[in-house]
Amino acid sequence: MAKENKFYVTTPIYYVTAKPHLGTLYSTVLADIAARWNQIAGKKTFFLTGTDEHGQKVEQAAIAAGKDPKKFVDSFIPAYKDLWKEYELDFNYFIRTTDPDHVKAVQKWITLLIEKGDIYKSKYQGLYCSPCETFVTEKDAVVDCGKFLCPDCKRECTFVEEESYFFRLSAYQDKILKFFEENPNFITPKDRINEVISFVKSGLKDLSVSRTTVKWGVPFPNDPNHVAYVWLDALSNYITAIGFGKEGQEKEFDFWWPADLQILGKDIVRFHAVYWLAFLMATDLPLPKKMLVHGWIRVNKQKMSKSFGNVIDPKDLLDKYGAEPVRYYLARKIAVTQDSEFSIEDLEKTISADLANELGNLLNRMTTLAFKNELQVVCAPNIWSESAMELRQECWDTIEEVELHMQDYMFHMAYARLWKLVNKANAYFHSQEPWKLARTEKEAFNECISCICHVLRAVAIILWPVMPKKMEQLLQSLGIQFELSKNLLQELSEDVWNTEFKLMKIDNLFEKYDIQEVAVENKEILNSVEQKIENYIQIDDFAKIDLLVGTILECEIVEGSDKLLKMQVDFGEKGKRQIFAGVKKFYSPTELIGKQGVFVANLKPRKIMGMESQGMMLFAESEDGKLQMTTISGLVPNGTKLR
Ligand code: ME8
Repeated sequence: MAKENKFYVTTPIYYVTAKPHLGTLYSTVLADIAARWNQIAGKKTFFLTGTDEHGQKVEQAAIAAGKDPKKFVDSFIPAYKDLWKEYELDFNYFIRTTDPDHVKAVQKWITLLIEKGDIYKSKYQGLYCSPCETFVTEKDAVVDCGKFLCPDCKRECTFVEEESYFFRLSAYQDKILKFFEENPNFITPKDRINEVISFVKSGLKDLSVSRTTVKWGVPFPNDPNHVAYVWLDALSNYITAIGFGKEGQEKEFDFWWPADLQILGKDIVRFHAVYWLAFLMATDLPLPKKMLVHGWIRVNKQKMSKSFGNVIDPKDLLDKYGAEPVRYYLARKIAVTQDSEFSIEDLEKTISADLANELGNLLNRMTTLAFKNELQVVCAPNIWSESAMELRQECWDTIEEVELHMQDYMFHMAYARLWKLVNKANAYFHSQEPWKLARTEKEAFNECISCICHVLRAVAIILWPVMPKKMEQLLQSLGIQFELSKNLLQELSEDVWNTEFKLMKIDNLFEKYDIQEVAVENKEILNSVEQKIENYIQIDDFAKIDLLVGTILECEIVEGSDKLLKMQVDFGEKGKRQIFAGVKKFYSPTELIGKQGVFVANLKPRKIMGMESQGMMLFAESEDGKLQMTTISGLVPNGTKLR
């Protein structure tokens, strides 16, 4: 197979001082999606992940746990491997830096660096941050009450004085700068490259690459009193995993290296974009093609981490929501290159709205209607009507645009674009009223069903990298067996919409959740109301809700939001309130000003984009997906309570 038809993707290897968390899951899910995306583009892929098991941080954690370091690290491995499998992370190799094969290969690599003359022995005297496993200069450290704190994690550094081998990093300063100049798109997002450039320009000092006061590591070749600095050991995993330094694996190594994509969080950019590149340059190895640096997942507005006590256990999410809906949420709702807030409410809303209501429901309604009307084999019409052709064009445009976003690894944008198609397909289905056509116009009915089948097939293939099993089921319900051997994306983009589908009924693909916290986006509120309708309430429960009539005095668009309108509402003697509604798509401010509507007035106030929303306006969703405001048929005084 030609080299351009391969795709090698890596994740950071995670420290095994604790179980995996949502942040490490996120990096690994992105890598899995990237690998699968390339598979549907007909490429041969290699997806590498694993664990970083040596170094002072792990040594200290093992001592604190009263365990031998190897037994300590071993104890975490099943948690990683099992969870990754449960999340359908289809890695080709899980490397552990304690693997004897890796250890030998690292020693070979260090020998090569020594032979090239880039390693020399000297003495290190300075600060070390063990949680970050990094040397800190006094100039960079934060001084607090006479203590030196790490500039990144703000924990106390220790003073280290020991004999050490050094890598001539300073010799690579100009070469690295030249490389960035020639490859300005090497790092996504671009602003990260500027940070790295200014770090390199500030002057690279030679890097200490061995420790004598740490025992838990790879012994230096011919000098076992020294163990390799953990980052030297860890970074090399990207090459040792695919055969570097292993006899008989040269061909395999040459085939896979360089990596096509290295995924990492923004905390470890310097290690990858400076040290790693310099090590590779020193050993005359080609440099990776791309680094994707993603932002933090934050919980309660802070980076999710053990020290803030806001860690989300991916196992809990798996048990409650299933792997694939969580994968979808991570891909769609976490903006790759930014920090993003994670919340259970948003997760539930996304699963309920996007997956259950919009995608699952479309499939259900279409198949139910087809079966009810004895349409099991759906042939494509010879000539498509205008509305179907519009949707077909939208489908083709979607494929093209999604591919462009995926080339840039902007997963969230790709899947947001795909959702526009899902929404349009829903709108088309409602507007065609196929339940009526089934009685009167069989051909038009058949066309509508066929049109939806074609769209759903495209959606399922594009979504396969995110939700492989669910999408294979979806395809099965259209009578299609998912096969990876071909370039499915090319086939999709060349598809002229002439497929015959053999429909099969399947169980609901997605569940809806009873959303606890009522949010401002009325569409979601309505979804949750819809779900609750079967659960009867007592009249006293109803009386608790203050449903008031109010007149909208002012209404304006909220800067920076694509959904929100901000209203000032008059409730007569009960005063005026500021209320937000997520209906910008459906109403312009002037359409609402002066209208009397119905509001929930005793809803706990919520902060929305830094401003308080003091109630909620009620809307109802029409067949075409539009939110229609609720009004009173005759004029009543503002502040009147509904009963
Ligand atoms: O740094 N949001 O390992 P590590 C998003 N062993 N991603 C997060 C995250 C969060 N809140 N928290 C962690 C190491 N991550 C080294 C790497 S590679 C040769 C050696 C992810 O266990 C993100 O990818 O601290 C980050 O870079 C990585 O976990 C750090 O994992």
